[in-house]
Amino acid sequence: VEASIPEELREAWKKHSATEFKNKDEFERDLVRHIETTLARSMYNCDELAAYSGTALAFRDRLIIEWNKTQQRQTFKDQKRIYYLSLEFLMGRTLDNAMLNVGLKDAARDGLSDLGFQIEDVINQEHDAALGNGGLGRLAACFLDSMATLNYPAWGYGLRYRYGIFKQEIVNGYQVEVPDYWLDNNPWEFPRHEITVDIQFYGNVKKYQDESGKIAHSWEDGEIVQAIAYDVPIPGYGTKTTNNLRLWSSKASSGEFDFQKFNAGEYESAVADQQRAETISAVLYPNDNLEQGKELRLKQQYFWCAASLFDIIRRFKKTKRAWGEFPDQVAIQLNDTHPALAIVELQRILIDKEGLEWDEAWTIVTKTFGYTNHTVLPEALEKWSVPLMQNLLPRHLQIIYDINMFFLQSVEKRFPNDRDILSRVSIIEESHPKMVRMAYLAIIGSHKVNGVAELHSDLLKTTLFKDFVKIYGPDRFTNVTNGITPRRWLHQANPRLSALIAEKLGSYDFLRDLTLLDKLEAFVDDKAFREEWAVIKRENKLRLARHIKATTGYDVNPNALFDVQVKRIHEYKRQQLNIFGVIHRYLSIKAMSAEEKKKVVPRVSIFGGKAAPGYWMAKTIIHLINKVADVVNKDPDVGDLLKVIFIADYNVSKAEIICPASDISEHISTAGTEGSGTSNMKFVLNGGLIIGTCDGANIEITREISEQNIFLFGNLAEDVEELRHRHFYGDFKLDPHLERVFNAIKDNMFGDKADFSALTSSIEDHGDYYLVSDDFNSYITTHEMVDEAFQNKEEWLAKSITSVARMGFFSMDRVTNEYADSIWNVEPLDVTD
Ligand code: GPQ
Repeated sequence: VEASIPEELREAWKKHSATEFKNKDEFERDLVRHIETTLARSMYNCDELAAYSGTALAFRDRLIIEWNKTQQRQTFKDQKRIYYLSLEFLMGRTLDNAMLNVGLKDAARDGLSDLGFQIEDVINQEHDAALGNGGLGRLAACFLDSMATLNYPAWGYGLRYRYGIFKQEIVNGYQVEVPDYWLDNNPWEFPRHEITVDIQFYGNVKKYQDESGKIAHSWEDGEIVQAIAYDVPIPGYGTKTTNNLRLWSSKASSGEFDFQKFNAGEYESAVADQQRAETISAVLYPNDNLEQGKELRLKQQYFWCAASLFDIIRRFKKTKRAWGEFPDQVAIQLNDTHPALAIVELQRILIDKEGLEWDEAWTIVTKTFGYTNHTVLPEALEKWSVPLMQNLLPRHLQIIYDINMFFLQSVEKRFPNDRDILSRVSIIEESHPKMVRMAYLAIIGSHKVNGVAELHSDLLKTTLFKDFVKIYGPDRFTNVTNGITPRRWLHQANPRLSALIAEKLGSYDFLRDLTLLDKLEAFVDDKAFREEWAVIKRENKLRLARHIKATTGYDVNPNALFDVQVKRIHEYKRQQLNIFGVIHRYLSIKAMSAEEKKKVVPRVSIFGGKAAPGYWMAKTIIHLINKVADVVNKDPDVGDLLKVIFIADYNVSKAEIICPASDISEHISTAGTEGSGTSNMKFVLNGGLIIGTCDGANIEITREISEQNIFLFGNLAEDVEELRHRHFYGDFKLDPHLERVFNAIKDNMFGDKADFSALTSSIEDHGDYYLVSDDFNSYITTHEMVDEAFQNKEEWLAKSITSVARMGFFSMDRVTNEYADSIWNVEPLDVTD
């Protein structure tokens, strides 16, 4: 049915069209109206949560008005759109970001104050939207902010998990996972009950002859689950563009199947079916850089890919264009291989439903997709068992086999004398059971493949995807070094630093063009400016100290050097190296005379991060950190010289408090293991220095800010293989300082040594895969240089300011423009035209 209002009635609509509040008074009007009507509260029972909800609803009205206009404009202009497919969107809080992007935070502050509320307290009522694990999910969220800010017509597509990443509690030093039910009080989503897609699973494939006598396939029977759209408006900073993030929720289809059961009196079993369907979008898999091959995860992937593609195609079909124009209208970016089934699904729709020839369809498919790889870690590369896929998605498996056959035929033609290459590059791994290699499928089905930092992209080309470079040539493979949105990670997280920079540069333009920061370098020697810079860092440290006091009970000295490592807990990220370094420091202090202690630079070692619930070694590392904290923090021999803090439940909103408060942060992965890292950028942008290995984007950060301003240590990626090889053949000697640390652990200094034996023996007895011992000496001597440097306050400040001035390259806007030019071939669209 056509839902459009006839021309002659539209004047009445226009007369009453919704309007946006533009100042404090209008904000107050909208806020009070929402509290008194939408929320059914009044001035007699309005707590901070209600004030938050009312404020969020008032801003939501604004966003949705702009969202509507943007969508109408984008539809009318009918340009090519970007579709960013990601199983994770680690959004964090929305209200503060919305206020800043819309440019009405001051109006809201004053309005709330008139009505009896402090804006900070109101903002703090919001629950994080934590639909992601770590860097990969946060990158997707930074993309959304940047694409809207740069006026790209772009949609995010994801899953609306009922439970995001778990909340982490620390009980007796152990991580305990608590479900995160985040949907209560979430005003930022719009259920679109009218936008649904039926998704099929299981069943079987029938071959038949179509009217023209051609062999065709149809996928029949099985079960149907319904996908329902939930839309989240994504405002850009300082622009009217408000894009859409569409999240799919699963529900039992209301088809005949259920009715038959109801009619047969099988009420309970009908409800069980309902629940099984809802399970698909129930929970985010809490693994970072790890794939477990669970059937439910594959169901999630197909459910989301199929719903998103159906939606994209529905939109394309409305334009009545020929299929050949599809890649001129649609760019789909695959955030890792999680959405690689979208490649197969598009091919299936084109050949089975739309009747295109294989080659014609495949050309469209490969022109449409781009694939971003985020890791070289083997345990993170997705492989799906063939029998599992055969059962769940029988037609897709056939198509994968056909894609593989055509691909291998072309490889054989080009390399007739290389028999091995076929098994090496085959999408199907000939193991028991056979496995579908999703990264290979993603490469073969895309026109561009990119890594996320230079070293990472080079490693992809020379190791993991080497054969594919030989087959396709180097042009299919490219690098786009990650970035971060300066709106959230500078302006929102560190408003005072942002204001100081704006004052010096004469405007907030740097938030839209971060390269303008380079003008700050002219002020490095300005005494008053340096002093203000130092004051802001100190206040940010005090803010974190208050958070630490409130959550752990520990007092930390704000004059101490704040040394921070916050990220997912993983052996390759080497929090164990850090905590062993802390123990080394503790033992050294314990052995000092009173006179020697006077020379020690006081430190607070701050850790934060979640371990995957089934990752025992990571949980052991968390346990050790907490046990060391128990001992060190109570030791009168140490006092203020060393404190160890584990901040529980690290998430985006905590990162916003932590990043601006660091003096130094740790990015110390074994060389060659971290794709890029993005918190390294967040810390430097907030005036912290970093200690790191030559890994991921640390390398480009060094290039930009210069070697003088970063503390690098450890073995290089090119030497890692050789070292591991040597360890394997028994050539391993535990570093003597590390031996002293291990002896302390084995003396039960931090509780029962048995609790940590897996950790120490992974190094001593099992080959030290992550080179903790090899890098230990270099690590602790570099920390001595950090202490030394920190004592020279003026030089430290100069390093801090210079580094910030040189961080322009790491803006997400540079990243988005690079993808737009080299992968998507899309142009921005001014929605006010
Ligand atoms: N990353 Cl494969 C994740 O956060 N989760 C994952 O499952 C995989 C990668 C990260 C990667 O470890 C970081 O080095 C990157 O900076 C980040 O993706 C974004 O590219």
